[in-house]
Amino acid sequence: MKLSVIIPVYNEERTIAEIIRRVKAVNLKKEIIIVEDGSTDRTKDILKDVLKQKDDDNEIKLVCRGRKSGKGEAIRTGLKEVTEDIVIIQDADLEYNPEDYHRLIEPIVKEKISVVYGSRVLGKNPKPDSPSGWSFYLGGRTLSILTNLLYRAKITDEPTCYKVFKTTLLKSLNLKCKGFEFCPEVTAKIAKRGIKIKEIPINTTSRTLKEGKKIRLRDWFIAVWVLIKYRFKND
Ligand SMILES: Nc1nc2c(ncn2[C@@H]2O[C@H](COP(=O)(O)OP(=O)(O)OP(=O)(O)O)[C@@H](O)[C@H]2O)c(=O)[nH]1
Ligand SMILES: [Mg+2]
Repeated sequence: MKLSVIIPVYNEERTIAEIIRRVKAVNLKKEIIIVEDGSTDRTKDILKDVLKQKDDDNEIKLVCRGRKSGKGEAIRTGLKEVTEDIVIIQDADLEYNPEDYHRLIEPIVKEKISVVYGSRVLGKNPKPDSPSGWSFYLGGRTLSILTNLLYRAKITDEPTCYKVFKTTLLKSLNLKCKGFEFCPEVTAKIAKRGIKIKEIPINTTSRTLKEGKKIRLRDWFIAVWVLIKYRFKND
């Protein structure tokens, strides 16, 4: 079975080549869809070089959109290019480990599961070691609690990047997101349909704002609002 990997990327010159190398190195046939948004650093040049490399196991598609429009819009653009049965979201930093793909897709391939999330809470991750690290950690925990209260979803890590879907399901959600509210929108719509989200433990290496992290406090408020909105709104 082949996997589609969507990589939204904006200004990630420090990590983009390495994450693509790590994604390619996973022993699975893959379609890799990179959606770049008018980066102002060297990201685009690096991507053009990556595309020149020959590779029999990975088909790479690059979409350059010219202007920054948000992670959510980038994923929706990438989704239009997806042709395989299973799709995973991969950030262009080095926080998540593509070696987890095998474990993450297994429930979809072998069980009757349509959605798998990689949970940092269930993994063996050290507790944060800085105030901003704690704020991201607590931000994630509170969003997970709110998801469970509103939707009875029973998940531990709602905002994880590692979300894997049957492509038909993700395409059916009629997503509207522009930015980081991709996560709460998909979680809300899936949970509202009563679809089980299976979690698999993952280990990550978190990066700081200084190292290029782009999510901000306002995105937490937007996520809270989106979770509440879709609880009461149809679609
Ligand atoms: N194409 C595109 N990618 C973006 C945009 N904003 C962020 N990204 C990418 O989205 C990914 C996630 O951004 P991060 O800054 O790592 O955010 P995070 O805190 O890890 O957030 P999560 O998405 O919750 O994992 C990275 O690959 C970014 O380059 C955007 O406007 N356009
Ligand atoms: Mg990240």
